[in-house]
Amino acid sequence: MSSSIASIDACAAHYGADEQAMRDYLLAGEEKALAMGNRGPVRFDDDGNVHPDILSAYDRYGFYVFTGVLAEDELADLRADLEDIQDRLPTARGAKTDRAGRPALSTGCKSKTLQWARPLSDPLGGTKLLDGRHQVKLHEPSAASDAPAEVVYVILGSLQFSDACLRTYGHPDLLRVAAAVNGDDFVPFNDVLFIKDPGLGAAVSWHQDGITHWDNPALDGGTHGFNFMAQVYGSTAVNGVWVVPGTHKMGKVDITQLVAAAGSERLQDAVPLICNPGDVVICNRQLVHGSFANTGFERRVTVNFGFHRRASVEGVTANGMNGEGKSYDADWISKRSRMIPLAVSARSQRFDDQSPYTYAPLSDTEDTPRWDNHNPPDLTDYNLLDLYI
Ligand SMILES: O=C(O)CCC(=O)C(=O)O
Repeated sequence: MSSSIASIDACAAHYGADEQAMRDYLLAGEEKALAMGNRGPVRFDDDGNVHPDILSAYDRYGFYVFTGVLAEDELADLRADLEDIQDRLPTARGAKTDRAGRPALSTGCKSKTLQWARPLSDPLGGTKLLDGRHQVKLHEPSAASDAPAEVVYVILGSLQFSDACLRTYGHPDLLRVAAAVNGDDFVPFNDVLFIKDPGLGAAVSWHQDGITHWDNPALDGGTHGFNFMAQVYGSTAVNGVWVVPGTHKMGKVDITQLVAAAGSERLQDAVPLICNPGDVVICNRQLVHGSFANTGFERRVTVNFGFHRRASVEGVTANGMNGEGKSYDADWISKRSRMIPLAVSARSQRFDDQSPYTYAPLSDTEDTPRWDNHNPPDLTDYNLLDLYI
């Protein structure tokens, strides 16, 4: 799904003297992205392994766009849940009720869930938040005078709020890709919704994810894992994530210097993730990536969920979003990993024509979690166990 010209024009118009430069950047980026050859359906070879061409393109560029992963029925489930989530959000930061006066989403949670931002702002850029990884502040266009003071742009721990997201988490083809990239004993990272409504959605400044292993002599292009980014409404040059291909293998990148070299926040060599609804990107967390404020006309919601190599996580102490500062031991990892078979079980009951994925570390024991539609488990605060590295 390319950006509409109307969106490109509307976006560029927010960049003042740089209007034409921004317009050219969006159009050229889109063209470059579509010509890269790292997109297509999830494919397997004759032995049932993820096709080596996919793995080598992912290894080279740090991302791959899997087309047509989620069918219309799954997208309809996701959209219905997203509407419900939107309806249940607190009326403002700190409010306890939603627009209908009901207890708001996440009111009872101990874990961090809702992240708020001023419309079209860049809340992290140039701050010390999240280890100061967002080194520069992106342009913050002006929002309409009737825009709300703040909007929710990220929802953490999304699987506790949406059964549809949980079922997508259990997608067999995606889990087979996770195993091919991170090994059969791959483990979860976290699960997040990124919400970029037109005229409101905040920017996420250029950054690389990962906090623990940058100085590790064994660091390689996959040490900090990857995110799947499932697109519910599509993703364009205007509202989508941009990445600088290949930077996942460059260690910690000086982004301030990249911006200085480019002469603006329009990083040279960056390309946008261009997706139709139902496409899912695998995106290396070490890639330099970010997204501009959504000044276009199309909505983006990304169902974002990540996986790690077990070896990157086990025995590691890290301060995650919940600041626990504890070591991720085998018990912690095993408890958090239970979301995988649970999601597989939930999915198999909704989409019984697909062969369910078998997660080797927790397969077929008495204790393997199973989903019960009549008595669904309480997942509140499952994300206190997220595996931040
Ligand atoms: O979806 C976005 O706009 C940002 C995504 C991102 O930064 C991430 O997944 O780390």
